[in-house]
Amino acid sequence: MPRRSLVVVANRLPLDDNAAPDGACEWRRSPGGLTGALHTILQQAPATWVGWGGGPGPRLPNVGSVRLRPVALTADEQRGYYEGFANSTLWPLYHDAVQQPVFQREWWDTYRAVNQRFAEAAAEVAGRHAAVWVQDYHLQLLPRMLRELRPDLLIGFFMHIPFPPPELFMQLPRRVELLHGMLGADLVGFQREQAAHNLAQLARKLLGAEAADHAIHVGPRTVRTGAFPVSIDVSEMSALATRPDVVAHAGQLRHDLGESKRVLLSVDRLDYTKGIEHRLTAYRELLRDGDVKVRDTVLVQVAVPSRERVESYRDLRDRIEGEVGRINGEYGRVGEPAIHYLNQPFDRAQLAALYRAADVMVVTPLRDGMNLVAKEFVAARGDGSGALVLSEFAGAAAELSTAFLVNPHDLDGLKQTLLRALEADPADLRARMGAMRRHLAEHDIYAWARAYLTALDHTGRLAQRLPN
Ligand code: GDG
Repeated sequence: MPRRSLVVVANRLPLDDNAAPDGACEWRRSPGGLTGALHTILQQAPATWVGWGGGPGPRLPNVGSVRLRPVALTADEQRGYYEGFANSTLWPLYHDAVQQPVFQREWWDTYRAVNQRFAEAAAEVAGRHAAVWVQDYHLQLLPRMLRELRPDLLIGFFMHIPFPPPELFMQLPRRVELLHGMLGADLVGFQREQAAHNLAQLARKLLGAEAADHAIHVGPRTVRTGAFPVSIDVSEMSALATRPDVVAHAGQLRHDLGESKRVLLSVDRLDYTKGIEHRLTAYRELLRDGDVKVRDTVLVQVAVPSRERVESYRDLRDRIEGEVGRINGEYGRVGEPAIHYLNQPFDRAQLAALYRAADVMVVTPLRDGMNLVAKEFVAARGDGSGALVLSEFAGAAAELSTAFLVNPHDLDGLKQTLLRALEADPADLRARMGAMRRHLAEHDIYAWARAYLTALDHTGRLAQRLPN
């Protein structure tokens, strides 16, 4: 990895909201992939992390070797920037508009002002010629703002969520500014190649730029783009899943769920992109048609609370809970619900025990940048058993091609795939799981960070050879 000092800029600092009264802090594993993905890497080298601390003001200590630079946000800014433009405009639009995006003009001003504040914070902490790695759709304007403040920096941008095709992106009222914002970076990284292709098309169409899939020319600069599929700390999850207390907990879960039952498991943030409603409909129909029976099969749905201040998320929760209630009411028996629904956060060890206890992991988002849960399940299955049902619309499908791939919009296909996974031959399952585990062993979180940071460093060295 490059030797430049590194600054990460992300919406959130990687800290637990509930730092102990004595100031002691633990790394936070928030129910969101980004923090989990990056925390491991930064512990390996001195680095600074710029982000929102969760509250209204600066208050946080450093953690280990990582310096923290909190950015304060008022309640109004949280509404306009985070709940508004980031999560009610960009998030739904970038996920195929599976939920109608909301365009509110006043959110834009807040989004831009907050991006500017993050840019100023990054400019202040970054050493000369440092690499600054900006994360995700919350901060899409920041690369250009930072370049204006600090032209000496090497600036990377990584989009964790999908980047949409022109037909969708063109809906954005401030599309040109957003595009210019991202293209302030030296390297724009995505989960999948398709996203780099979409960006090149947009740069041609909206900016008249000369653009290929991996290089976009903006004035005198060349912006590199590419796919860098994010991953997990594979050895950490493998080790966790074999820890004696986790093995014992998994055994207890199997016992509590019914020793002879086949266990389907889903773990998602409670988000409309994750396809929870489609999955519940498919499961209800399987029960209705007698293809699965409550006495021998059970579904465990973990739906971690998420973005509860956004109305569409509260509505979704009501709908899901209504549907789970209906399914259990109609098909459950005393002491034997059809679905165990858990709307609460779990710690890593509990998640690992759930992954171990499941027969079929059901990951069926309607659209997902990557989906780390799918990878965690594979990493937790050291004995090669278990089936993964995986949506074609998750970035992970491009890598985990021996999963039971499915189009979650096709309910009949989803039902058939669930049945195929439930009834698969153990040797077939081992072969599929073995291939996925071999892929992950080579493509873990360290490989991801190395690939991205090496590519970023390379763009810096290329730029230095160019005449002014
Ligand atoms: C975004 C993109 C992309 C879940 N419940 C709990 C918990 N989790 C952890 C999982 C996993 C992570 O959260 C979820 O990551 P995902 O990738 O599944 O989904 P998003 O939150 O939507 O993440 C996504 C990711 O960024 C990274 O680039 O893959 O496509 O949407 O690690 O294990 N962690 C804890 N308690 C829980 O209850 N501690």
